[in-house]
This record gives sequence, structure tokens and C-alpha cells, in this order.
Amino acid sequence: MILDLPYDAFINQLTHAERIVQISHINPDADTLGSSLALRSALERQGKQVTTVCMDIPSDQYDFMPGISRIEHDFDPTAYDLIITVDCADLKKMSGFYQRYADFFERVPVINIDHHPSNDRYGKIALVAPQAASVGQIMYHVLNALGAEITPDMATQLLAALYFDTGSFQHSNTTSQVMKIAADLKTLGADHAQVAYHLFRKKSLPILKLWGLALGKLKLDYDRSLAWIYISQADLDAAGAEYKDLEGLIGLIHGIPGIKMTVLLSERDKNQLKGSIRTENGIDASHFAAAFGGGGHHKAAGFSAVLQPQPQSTAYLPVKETAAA
Ligand SMILES: [Mn+2]
Repeated sequence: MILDLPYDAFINQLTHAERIVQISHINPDADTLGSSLALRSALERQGKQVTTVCMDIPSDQYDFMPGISRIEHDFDPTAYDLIITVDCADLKKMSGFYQRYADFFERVPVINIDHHPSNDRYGKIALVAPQAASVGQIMYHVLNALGAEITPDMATQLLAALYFDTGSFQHSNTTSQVMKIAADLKTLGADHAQVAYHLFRKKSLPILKLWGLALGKLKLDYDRSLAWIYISQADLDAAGAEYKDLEGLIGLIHGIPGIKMTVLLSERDKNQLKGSIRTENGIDASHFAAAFGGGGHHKAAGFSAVLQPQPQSTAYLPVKETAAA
């Protein structure tokens, strides 16, 4: 099944473009990075001048991705005649560059390539497919529509995108179509073992120490089908780890038989409390996250809250106190 998207309008728009800026979302992941880099190669082979930007420096977890060193962190808005946003559900919140260069976004056509259900199809042309597991899946069809050759490096970039957004093909968005595309990318030379290692298996010693410490603090409440962990700044210090080292931990915990909701709470700078929630079918994680000003998807959501000076006045502290007990 080829996603029903305005490929022809996109291709037509490209014929009017010489200098293109591709924009990834803040806190970039393998989907926005891999999809951008694969499209970039195809556009460059058409003779376009392309700059790929992201406001945040990608985590070193992505250093293995071919072309990652070509990601830049700012651009000159007078130098481009086309904008392509990749995996950005919202131009204002997710690109970060919108506030900096608002008139550039008014003046220059935007092509919006995304799969978030909340994407309102901003831009002149929207290649938006909420049914796609990742932008990598959309980009595979875009490259085919362009008639672009997918090189082994591009195949690795796209496989990384697909692999990441499906949680290594474990999430329910892993359709047979996703697996067929992954198989094709493998045939085209994607380095599947490198993708799996760098995105899911590689763990530094501080990460392993932190996760071990965290597992020791795991609390279970079978009456409420609830599992939770609270990680303090002191825990991070004890493991020699950083906040980002918690990434992926909730996926490890959420799978205990009899547990339907898993919550990971972590203390952040400036009295911030960050919460990640995972749920089983039928329990809306975003509903719980919204109670603390957050949001997300049905089975995965999150929130940030400010720790108040009077602990008893906050709704979430009882959870923290129980967790610490
Ligand atoms: Mn994505």
C-alpha cells in the first residue's frame, strides 16, 4: 500500500527550488534525523543545495548514522527558497526556528512531512500520514515517487527511522507494510545490526548502574495494577549518570504481569518533576498526563510539574512520598 499523499505536488514544487532548508524537530530522534538525511541525499543528487538543521544537537547515540555530522544548528533565512519540515507536528512548538525567523516562514513555501495525528497540515504542501508508523515510512514512498536510488547509507537512515518509532518493531504501529519496507531496506543494504545496537542495545556503565539502582526502587501496587519508580538527583549522582540516561528505562519496566500502568518519575533541575507514563490498552495514558499539564498518546504520555515549596499542597507528591518510602 502506497500512502495516498500529494507526491506530484511535492515533485512540482521541487522544480521551483534551488536552495532548500530541511528542519528537524527539537530534541531530535532517529526518525526526524534519518528521514531528513535520506531525503537530503536524493535532493542533492538532483542538484539541489540542501541544508539540514536542528535547533538541538543530536544525542551522541545517533553518531552511527551516515551523514549525521552534516546536521547544522542554525541557518541564514535569506539563503533559501523552500522549507521542508520533517516529523514536526507543530511548526511553532516543534521546529523552534519559527519564532526566530517568523517572516521567513511567511515568505517561503513550506512542505510538511509528518505522521503525528495532531499535525494540522500546515504549509503549502502537507505529506502527512497519521497511519504511518514513522516519517521514515512516508519518506520511503517519497523517494520512490521521486525515482531516487536508495543507497545503502540512505537505507540505513530510513531503517533507523522506522526502527526507532516502532520501538524496534515492538509497538502496535508495526504493520505488515512497515515490515515489508524494512525488508526492502535490508535488501538495499541497510545495516540492521548497527541500527539495533546503537538504538536499543548499547548501554554505557553509568546507564546500567542507574537502571540497576532504579529497578531496586521499583514499587508495585497490584490493587491498582500500578508500577512506579522515583529517581532523585541523588540517584543520578550515585550512578554517575545524567537525565538522558533514563531514556528507554520505562520500556524495560512496562511489562510486568498484572500491571497495567507504569510510571517513571524523575527529579529535574529547578524543582522540576518529570513523569513518563505507559499503559495497557483501554487505559488512556494521556488522560493521566493531562491532569499534570502534560499529554501524549493513548499508551504513552508524559508531563512536567514544578515541585511546590509546600509538599502537601501538590497532587503528585503522595506518589513521590510512597515511592520513596
Ligand atoms: Mn516520528
